[in-house]
Amino acid sequence: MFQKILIANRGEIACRIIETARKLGIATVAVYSDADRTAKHVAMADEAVHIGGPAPRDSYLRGDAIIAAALTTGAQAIHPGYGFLSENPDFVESVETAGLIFIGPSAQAIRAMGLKDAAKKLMQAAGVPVVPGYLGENQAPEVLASEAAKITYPVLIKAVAGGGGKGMRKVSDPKDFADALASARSEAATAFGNDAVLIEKYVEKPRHIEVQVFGDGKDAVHLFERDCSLQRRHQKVIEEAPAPGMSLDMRAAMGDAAVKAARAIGYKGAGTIEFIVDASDGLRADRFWFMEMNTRLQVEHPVTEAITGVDLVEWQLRVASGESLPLRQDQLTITGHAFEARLYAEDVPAGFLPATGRLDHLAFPVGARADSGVRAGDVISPWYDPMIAKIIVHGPTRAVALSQLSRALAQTQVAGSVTNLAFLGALARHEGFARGDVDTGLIERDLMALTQAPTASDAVKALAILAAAALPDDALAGFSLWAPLQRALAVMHHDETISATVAALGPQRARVSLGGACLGATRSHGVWQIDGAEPLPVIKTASAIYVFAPQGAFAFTPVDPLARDAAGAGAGNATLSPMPGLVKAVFVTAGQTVAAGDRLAVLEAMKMEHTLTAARDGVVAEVLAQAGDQVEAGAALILLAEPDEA
Ligand code: MV4
Repeated sequence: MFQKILIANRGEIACRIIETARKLGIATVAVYSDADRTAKHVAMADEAVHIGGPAPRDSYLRGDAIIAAALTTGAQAIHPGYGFLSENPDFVESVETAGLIFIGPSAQAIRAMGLKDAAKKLMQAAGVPVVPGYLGENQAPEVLASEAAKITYPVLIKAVAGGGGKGMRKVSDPKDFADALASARSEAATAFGNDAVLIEKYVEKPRHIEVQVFGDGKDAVHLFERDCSLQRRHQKVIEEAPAPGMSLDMRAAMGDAAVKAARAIGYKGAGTIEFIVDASDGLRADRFWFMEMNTRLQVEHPVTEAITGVDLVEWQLRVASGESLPLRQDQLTITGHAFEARLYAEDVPAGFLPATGRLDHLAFPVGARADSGVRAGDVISPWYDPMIAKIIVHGPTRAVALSQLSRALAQTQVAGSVTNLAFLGALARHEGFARGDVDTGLIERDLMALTQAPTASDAVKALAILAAAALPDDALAGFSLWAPLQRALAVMHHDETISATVAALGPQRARVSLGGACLGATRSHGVWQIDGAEPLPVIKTASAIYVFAPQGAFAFTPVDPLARDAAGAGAGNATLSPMPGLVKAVFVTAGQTVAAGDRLAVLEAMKMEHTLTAARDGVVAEVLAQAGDQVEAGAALILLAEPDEA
């Protein structure tokens, strides 16, 4: 086994690999860009080497810098993770030329699967079912059109160098063929620098079912299937294993086909054979076809780990260091059912726009696996994939695992960025999904219902108001300090100002009036409950209040109570502390001239800092508090001179 490896990646997958390396007693070297100096993967690794600027081509795609880092630190092997250099055969060759081991397949195996037409021909020869179609060299439009007619419509035009749906066109009517071909070609030329296409019979109601394979260069096994049909614009959203509705004979047929595919190229390491399945008539053992092979560890590998009990990264390290396959096919079994949901920083109602931000608060559910490359306080930067975490659950049955997923998502808390958490939750509760009625069109068909921004209920608003009010929690002192008993407060939610009054009925009881509604609140152990309902987690950061409801996280901005109170004091001379707190700083001295809005002092209450501002122009007559003072609600902190004295 290796003593030290370098991980040529970042984020959750780098962290994932470091964890298994540590378990096996292997030292780790991280590499990082300028944007990742303080990233979690850097903190987790034993050593870290800076390799360049934040743009991937200036760092994580710099094979030379990464190989140099491995040689300098004495790493014996390089794990590429997924993405970046993981499927770059030239990089594999450079790694080997430098006398290092690439933890993954050979350059030759990667090249064999790199182009769709060549891969399809190879698979066909190996006895793997492929979608009927045309794979010929002759790319003349009239030849392609006549081949399409032979296949029978509808057909799909695909770029041979394609991926992610680029350069792909469905054609249902022969009269549209020429135009579709021209546009597929030009897209392929732009995206891949290769305008060659192949033509396939279009598969109706497609499901994406892939088989995990593992080879040691001599033999190969499969670790069953994953269903990744829940996609949006070719981005996987929720994956599961095993595939719902899979029969034993179809599983055996797909597993055999996948192992044949891996053996045909003498495959070494973890790989995935992606099949397209015609689900228009349920799953049938003669209705799956090879699509492509991914010659790397995939994002969704944890669902396979959950149902098989195999640590796939451990297998990668063992096989790369020269061991043969750790288990035979007959030693591999499926236990239960697993789901993985991909939690992203993205604005779903705005059309799934990637988002950025500092994660002020991050909490993952207990009882679920959360693979994440970020911690609370970390930033989702615009440079990389905005994935925050993968939430993985494993239960005895699909129904149990799905309700675990729903609960786990409801218990995941992210503050500081918008996320797709509500969308994932809506999917986990989707009836068709619960029935196992998954196909690649499910999300688009129900997009409206799935992406509706949840609206904040009065109870959620009341919790935000109570967090902003920060009623003293001290049973002995608190109540008497609360003056006045009734107080007006406001918080912002998106562009809406929510104004409310809070009446303190006792240290642990309050009434919140907002928009005509009147809600009763009781508190125990610092947690408010509205009208006896299940309490919801509330997080208060320096600039926002987050209420985590089952249907989503709601962010509110407090309207600074001191600024309001100071403004409300109008022509009054005293700036009062409207709540008990700690004076953090005083910025003025007696005799100083101030203008309306100038900062006078900072008060800390409930871990929030409030800036106290001058209500009007004037001259400071007296400073009654200094930094470090604990002050009560209503205490005068700064006095301005009478206007006519100035
Ligand atoms: C297809 C297909 C229907 N018929 N091939 C999309 C990306 C690439 N991996 C393969 N893709 C498809 N190939 C034939 N002959 C439909 C798709 C397809 C799809 C496949 C898997 C998951 C999601 C998809 C979404 C749209 C189209």
